[in-house]
Amino acid sequence: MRRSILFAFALAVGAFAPPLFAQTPQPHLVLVEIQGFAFVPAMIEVAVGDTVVWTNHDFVPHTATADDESWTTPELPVDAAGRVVMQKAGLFTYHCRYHPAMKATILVK
Ligand SMILES: [Cu+2]
Repeated sequence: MRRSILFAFALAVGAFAPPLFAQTPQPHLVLVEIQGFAFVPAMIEVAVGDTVVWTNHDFVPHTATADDESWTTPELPVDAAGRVVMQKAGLFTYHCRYHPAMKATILVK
């Protein structure tokens, strides 16, 4: 009986404790601002599994869309943010669907 109570306690603590000793590196959030019809910064480096978040500070909608179409955000209205989890390693150039002159690069390692 005592043993099962201890076991239940251990489970409860484990369920709520933060993962102090994670087995794998935690994925990161990497932020890119869209302002003045540009992605800032224009070049970022992330790891596979990281999430890139674009926030649109302009007064018109934008997207962040891989040139090879392997990923895209939805249309990002004014002040909206969109995210993409980078699933594949590689060098990705990307653009805005509405403003092809907006270009930037992500290196996924
Ligand atoms: Cu745009």
